[in-house]
Amino acid sequence: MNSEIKRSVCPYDCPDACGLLVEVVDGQAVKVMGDPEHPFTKGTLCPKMIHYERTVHSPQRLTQPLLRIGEKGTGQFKPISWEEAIERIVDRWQGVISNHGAEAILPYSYAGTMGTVQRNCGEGFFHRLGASRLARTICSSSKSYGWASVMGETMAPHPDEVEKSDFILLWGTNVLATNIHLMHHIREAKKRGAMVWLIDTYENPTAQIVDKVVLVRPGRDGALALGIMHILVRDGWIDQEFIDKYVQGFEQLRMEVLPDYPPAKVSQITGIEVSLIEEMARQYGKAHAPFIVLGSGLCRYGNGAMTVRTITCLPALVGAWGNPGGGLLASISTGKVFHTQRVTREDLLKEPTRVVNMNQLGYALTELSNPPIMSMYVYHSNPAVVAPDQTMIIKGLEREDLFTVVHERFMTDTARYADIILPATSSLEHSDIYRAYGHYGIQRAAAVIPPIGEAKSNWEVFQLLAQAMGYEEYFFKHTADDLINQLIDPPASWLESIDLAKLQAGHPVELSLPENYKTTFLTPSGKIEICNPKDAELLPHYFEPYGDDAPFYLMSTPSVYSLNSSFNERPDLLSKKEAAYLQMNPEDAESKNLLDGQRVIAFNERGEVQFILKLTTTVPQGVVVTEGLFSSVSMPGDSTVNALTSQRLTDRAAGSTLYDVKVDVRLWES
Ligand SMILES: Nc1nc2c(c(=O)[nH]1)N[C@H]1C(S)=C(S)[C@@H](COP(=O)(O)OP(=O)(O)OC[C@H]3O[C@@H](n4cnc5c(=O)[nH]c(N)nc54)[C@H](O)[C@@H]3O)O[C@H]1N2
Ligand SMILES: Nc1nc2c(c(=O)[nH]1)N[C@H]1C(S)=C(S)[C@@H](COP(=O)(O)OP(=O)(O)OC[C@H]3O[C@@H](n4cnc5c(=O)[nH]c(N)nc54)[C@H](O)[C@@H]3O)O[C@H]1N2
Ligand code: SF4
Ligand SMILES: [Mo]
Repeated sequence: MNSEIKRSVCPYDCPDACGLLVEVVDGQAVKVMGDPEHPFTKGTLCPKMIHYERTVHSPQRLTQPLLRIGEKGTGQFKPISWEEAIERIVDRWQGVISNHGAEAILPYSYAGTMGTVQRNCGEGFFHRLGASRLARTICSSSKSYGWASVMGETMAPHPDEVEKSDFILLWGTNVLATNIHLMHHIREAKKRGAMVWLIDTYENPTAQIVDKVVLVRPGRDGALALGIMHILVRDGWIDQEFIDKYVQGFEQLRMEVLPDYPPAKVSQITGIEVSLIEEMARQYGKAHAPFIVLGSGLCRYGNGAMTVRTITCLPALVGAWGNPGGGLLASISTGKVFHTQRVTREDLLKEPTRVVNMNQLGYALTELSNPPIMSMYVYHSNPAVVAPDQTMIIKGLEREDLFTVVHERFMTDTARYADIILPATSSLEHSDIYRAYGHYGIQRAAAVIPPIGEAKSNWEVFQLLAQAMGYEEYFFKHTADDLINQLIDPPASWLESIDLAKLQAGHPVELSLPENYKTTFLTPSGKIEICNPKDAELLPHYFEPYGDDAPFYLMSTPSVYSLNSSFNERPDLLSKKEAAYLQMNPEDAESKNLLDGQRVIAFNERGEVQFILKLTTTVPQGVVVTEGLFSSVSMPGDSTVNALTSQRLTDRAAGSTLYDVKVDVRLWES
């Protein structure tokens, strides 16, 4: 028995990007552990990944290319060779191109893997093809916009800052599920006496570890932030010296906006008692180094960008940025560290092609014309489950004249509708280089086991397709390792400070931050821009989210035991989730004559989804919650939660509004 420990990186869309140690025996991953050498994740893993080998070697892995032989969606396929699969795809695409033009082909991808090469390399191919482009805004584009409209390109605080804070506000985030390694810093801060509050729409699992929970009406956090600012100004908690030196537009905010948000009005909007708003403002104002950990849930509303923009102004008022441990962490952005354009290759696009928003796939597949979408190539994403307005998407996927190719590790709900399925490698079977959005670590990873069956990586498939299309560019001849080298050679200036040999050898390394980066504001004015002259709305203010004509806001939030629709292949994790629950307040259930454990239907104008009702006082009245995106096979009915969500976009940056949704609930009757 030949056992080796090899380094890798968790590839999933999670802020932590953990360092992994994989025990490999005879080409099989037998054990996956955390890497103690990793600067942020320090050797611990979440419950999903401690048995990643069960995903990698799952009996459900797709191992051969498959050709559809039954009705679309029925999951009947027969194995074919890679040669035949590529030939069929290219034949079909050439027909589409001559009849409709290349824009009739739509790539659809998101974040099945976060590795910079495998995630982005398809763009190089599709730019060369001249396909429609995809606006990849499902996750948090409005959050990035909101942060940037105040802070520009200012560097986000290092997560270590949290330890030094004396008042931590977890604002719309369930860190116990989605950012577990931040917990270590939160615990440290607590040991030193910090207070931790959670502001959320329900008592999410993180509520157990905080000192106080504030329940806000969905989509109303912008008003809450303005109310806090109103009190900070009223009671003299602001840091005028900091404001004078570093802030643009405070006076306008103070004069033109804040008078409109007295506590009583904010209480009406947010549903939070005046006394609690007052207490929160007082705690925030008197803290030496208040720190806000800003989640993404609240950006997925019709007013999401403005909400994030407004909250992002808060630390400026009290001068939190000037103190160790103070500030706000929305997301860490290290995009400049790699030459990613060498993989996305926009220069291969001969002329700008149409852009299709990934949140409006249902519309794109059923209504878009000039040209209509005649073929879709899906890779490392599962739009039939993750994208809004599932009913419309399925209607599109059922189209007989739509040629759908899905490159996947598993038979997902999307793959079921494919004409051709291509088997994909897992992260342990291909090489890549990773950065993170929750810390400043980066890491290169080589494949640690050979591919399962005939699986190929994203890049290998694009190389085959390029060859079959007759593309001559040398770009398509590079291996993934060549591309990784090009991303870091010559090193971007940020990489100059790190030990490149260590990075090349596959160890985690951490980027260094310039001194005083927390008060170096990389905005056009060089100041924090409460007033942003580039935005049509010069100042933050509050406006209502969309909502729907229905009684309950629907929160479809992440589960501890899955990641978006990934990990549904794992019976061990599925059983931890027990069932597709819809959590509801007992008083709401009583008014609807519903009982715990009953099969119910959540419905609105877009769709109907069956759940198992779970009564709990952790959910306030007027809100229902479901945690995790299930596959349809694990649901009581046929549809999954995104049959209820809408294709409406955010106020800025064309983001998803996945939480800006209301439903009604009734008993399921057979
Ligand atoms: N275990 C696990 N980890 C994950 C994921 C997963 O699915 N499972 N998903 C990954 C991905 S893709 C992402 S983007 C990140 C997301 O990570 P975060 O952005 O930190 O989001 P969550 O932790 O899901 O927390 C969102 C919270 O926002 C709350 N919320 C919803 N609407 C509002 C509102 O209007 N106001 C307030 N105050 N709160 C609101 C929800 O109830 C929920 O508790 O997590 C990543 N990590
Ligand atoms: N209702 C609701 N909907 C949501 C959310 C929510 O909170 N509520 N969260 C939203 C968010 S924040 C996000 S980011 C999106 C995420 O949406 P997606 O990025 O689509 O996420 P996953 O569901 O994880 O699907 C990724 C798929 O990629 C496959 N895969 C993994 N690695 C590879 C690879 O190397 N190559 C190929 N070809 N395939 C691979 C996996 O098997 C998996 O099926 O979902 C969004 N949808
Ligand atoms: S999903 Fe997140 S916490 Fe879990 S191992 Fe991966 S990076 Fe770490
Ligand atoms: Mo996301």
